[in-house]
Amino acid sequence: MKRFIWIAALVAAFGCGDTGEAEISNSVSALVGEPVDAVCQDVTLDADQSNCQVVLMPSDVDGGSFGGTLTVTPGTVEGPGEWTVYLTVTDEIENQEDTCEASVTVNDVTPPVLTIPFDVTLACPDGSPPDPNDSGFASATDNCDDNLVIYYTDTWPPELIVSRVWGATDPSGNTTTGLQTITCGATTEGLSGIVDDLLDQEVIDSTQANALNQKVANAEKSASKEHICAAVNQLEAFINQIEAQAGMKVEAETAADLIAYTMSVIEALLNDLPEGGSC
Ligand SMILES: [Ca+2]
Repeated sequence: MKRFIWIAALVAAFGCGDTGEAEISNSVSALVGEPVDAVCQDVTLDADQSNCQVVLMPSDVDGGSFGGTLTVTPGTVEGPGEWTVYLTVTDEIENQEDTCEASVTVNDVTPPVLTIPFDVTLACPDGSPPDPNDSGFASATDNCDDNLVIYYTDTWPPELIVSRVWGATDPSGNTTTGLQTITCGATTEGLSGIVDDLLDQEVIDSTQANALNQKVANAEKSASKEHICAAVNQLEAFINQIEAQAGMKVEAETAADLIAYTMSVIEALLNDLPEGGSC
């Protein structure tokens, strides 16, 4: 509208037949003397993927301002949400300015960076996927907020391999996932764990548990000295004790599971024998 008035004034000036120079000069003065006009527009922008900031350009919130130099303050906003910023039009020559207010909506569209624990092989003594205290926790960071939800879901049996999918979700709902593979190997440590569990569940009494754990401890000691065959013998004694109580003090099914696990431990020990070696 202001441009229209200025042009109309020019046409009127020439139309009057006065000298062009004088009329144009007046018209320019009228243009320079016009008030500046700040016109804002609201905008939605994505946060930076590393520091969650948005660096604003005046053009981001300019809805058609007129008459001078544009600046926006603050020039940077940080974090998801709605921010109020101010666009100022400055005419330094005329020493005038105008300011308007714009809303900047910042969205976090960057998912967390997830660090998955190493793949591990360890005992799964109680017949369920291992606790992360034993197999490792995932960690995650985010560009905007470290208040993250970190979780996992397990898929396991029929194989004794746990596929643990870790996930991290930021407050804006962006999610990253990653896979950890946990192999449930049969170990003497796992065997002790099973005995302790059976004791806790009162399937066996403390006398039985002590006798079984002593055999496991002996096997561990022998294995640590690379006396593999001695370790195997001690575990076979362990099996004999279980077999003697199977169906009586130890339920037959529990005994069978325990014996199968012990056989797996023996198999793993025999794999440590030098090539061609046997017991
Ligand atoms: Ca994020």
